[in-house]
Amino acid sequence: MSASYEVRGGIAVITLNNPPVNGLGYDTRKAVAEGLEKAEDDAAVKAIVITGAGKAFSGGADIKEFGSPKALAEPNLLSLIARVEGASKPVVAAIHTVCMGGGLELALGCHYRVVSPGAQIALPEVKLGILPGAGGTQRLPRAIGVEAALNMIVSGEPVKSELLAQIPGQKLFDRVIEGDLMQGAIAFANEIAAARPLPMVRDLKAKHHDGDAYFGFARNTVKAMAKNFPAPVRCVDAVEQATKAKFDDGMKHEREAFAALMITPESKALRHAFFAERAASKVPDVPEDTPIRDIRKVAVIGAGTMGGGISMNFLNAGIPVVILEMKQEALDKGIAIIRKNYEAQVKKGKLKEDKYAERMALLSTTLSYAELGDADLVIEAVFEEISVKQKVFESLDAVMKPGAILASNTSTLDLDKIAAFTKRPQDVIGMHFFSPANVMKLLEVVRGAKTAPDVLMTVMKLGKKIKKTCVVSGVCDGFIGNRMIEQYSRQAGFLLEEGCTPQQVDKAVEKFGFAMGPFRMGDLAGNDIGWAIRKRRYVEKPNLRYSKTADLLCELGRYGQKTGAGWYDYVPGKRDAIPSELVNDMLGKHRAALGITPRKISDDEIVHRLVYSLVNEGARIVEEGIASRASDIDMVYLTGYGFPLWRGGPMNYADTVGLWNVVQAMKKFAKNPADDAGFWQPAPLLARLAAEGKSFS
Ligand code: T1G
Repeated sequence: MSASYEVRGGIAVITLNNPPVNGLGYDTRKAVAEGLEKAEDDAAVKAIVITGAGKAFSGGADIKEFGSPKALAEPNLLSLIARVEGASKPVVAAIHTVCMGGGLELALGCHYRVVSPGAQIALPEVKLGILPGAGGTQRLPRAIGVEAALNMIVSGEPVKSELLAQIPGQKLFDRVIEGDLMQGAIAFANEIAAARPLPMVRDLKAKHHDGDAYFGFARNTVKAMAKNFPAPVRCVDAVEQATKAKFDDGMKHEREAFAALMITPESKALRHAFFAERAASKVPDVPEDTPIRDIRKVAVIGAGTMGGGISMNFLNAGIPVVILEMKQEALDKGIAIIRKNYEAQVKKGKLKEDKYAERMALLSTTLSYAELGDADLVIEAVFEEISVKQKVFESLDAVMKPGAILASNTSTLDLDKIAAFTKRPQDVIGMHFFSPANVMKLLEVVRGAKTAPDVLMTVMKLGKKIKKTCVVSGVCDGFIGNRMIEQYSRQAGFLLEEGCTPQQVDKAVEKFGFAMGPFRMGDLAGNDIGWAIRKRRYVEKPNLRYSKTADLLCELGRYGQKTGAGWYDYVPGKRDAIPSELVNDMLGKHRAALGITPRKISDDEIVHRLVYSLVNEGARIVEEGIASRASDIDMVYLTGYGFPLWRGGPMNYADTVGLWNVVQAMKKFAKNPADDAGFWQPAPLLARLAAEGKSFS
């Protein structure tokens, strides 16, 4: 049953019951309609209360139903809301915890609304690339005023119920009920049971004293902010209709906009990312309810950029941290960086002084491993050298209490080797943060061959607590993200040899939507990092060809911004990337040495070689079981590598293009003698899906 019905002293109570958040799926909608029917036919019933069981009034339309016939099966959400609004007896929404999207639209169709304080009220549809499609854009402005409504609809952000109840003249909430909501709602229903006419939000007026100027300004602002997303501007148009058109005409406008946005690639990408983020938290062979270890104190080894950033994540979540370094000045320097980061946030008004002080009070330091014994989790963020890791993990193994979790922040070393330095490999795991560690959302959780399931689940849940998007990776060179970026970087190097300039590649990729192209990224992160990895690779995989261009650049000491020059030239103190004559000369000479005649390469070829290299390597990573699912690959690239959100990630983008087309393009790349034909053999998973006309999702 996805909505229950009972009568309490003449008041019918319909309770939505579709866990986990009472999504308004078909069965729930049907059960509410049946409940209304029963209540109207029962002479003993004077009024009706609708509420939600569990941890939500309702999280909105059941997005799991999107795209399926059920989503539109009658009574669809619009019909149900019209049915509620047209009921012959008063209908009171009793709202608590979460009331979002279609859930709020259902409540707006009721005649009255009572609410608990602290409830999250939102119309988040814009975050899914659509707009409220069941009257939200027409009723909310009538209930709380145009500007408050437009802010909520365009941002999609939740607002606390008690704040909305304070808006002068608002008609959203008739009463804020402290204490027992149902008791208060039933009392309220008895009070208004005989009141007529039944108030309807649709009969209110939505007006703005200077509408044309306001909406013109709003439209321009929104257009500038959301340049790649069509939905926000449509939200502005729809709310403007609420002030200009008759209610039913406004509803028609909203419905047309909703239908148009639902089929946009941007909305499909955002809905894909919504589910991908939630799917990533599921580990196929570890039950969701696996008991987890209590993490009350965290130790961090290393107070460098990574160690400091990692520490901040836990301080921000109210978890005490002790940082260990070898020398006092390293500690002092590390703490100073943490302070500087917080003070910058305080200056920007993003962090209150008292919160800053609270977080610093949770931080302690030590020079001695012996003082780490009471930590429940230790994360090492020391130099990326296996001998250094060995010393650290042998020391940790000697001092950490039984049951403590030992995590490595390594980005390229073999976690199983690291675990073997200890007598407790089952307690060892990888927590690969991305720099800056206190900012980047991605956390690759590296599962060793011996990592215990409860250790994995503990870190996954802890990752969510520190607001990271956790993606589980198996052990391989580069895990998920770096293993793929390796192929992306190889392609970037080949493109330079074949005739591209660094700025041409960067521009093409940034036009596609990446935050930063490969060469600007290299100059930012430091070209010497890739250089060190390639040197190791030349020994380990001698037959894996790389373009020498990046090595030639590093041999000139051009590591990037940190040395004042890299692929680009820089003016001291500025970050603008200036195309470099010297680099372009070096490339010309290098091509000549290789006997390559430079050719004009289209932006399309640049983008497709770079993006499809991610897709092909990503497909291999999925079929090897390093990643559990293709959407995990998308989450890694959306949250860790600046892949454009409105394209949904590399695998989703490949689905949008069509895997058959991707494979055709790869066949063409394989024919290019200057490229790497071996790499462009489609991964078996990709070839199979393409041949069967299927997609990754
Ligand atoms: N439909 C179906 N399932 C949903 C859902 C929804 N609306 N919202 C969440 N879930 C699932 C989610 O996939 C996960 O499932 C579980 O609930 C817990 O989610 C016409 C058409 C409500 C604030 O966009 O913001 O209404 O992975 O981990 O942190 O205008 O979920 O466990 O199987 O996020 O406590 C508009 C989106 C829909 C709300 C709860 N509504 N959801 O947060 O739990 S479009 C939304 C959220 C619409 C109308 C249009 C959050 C939450 P599983 P969770 P949480």
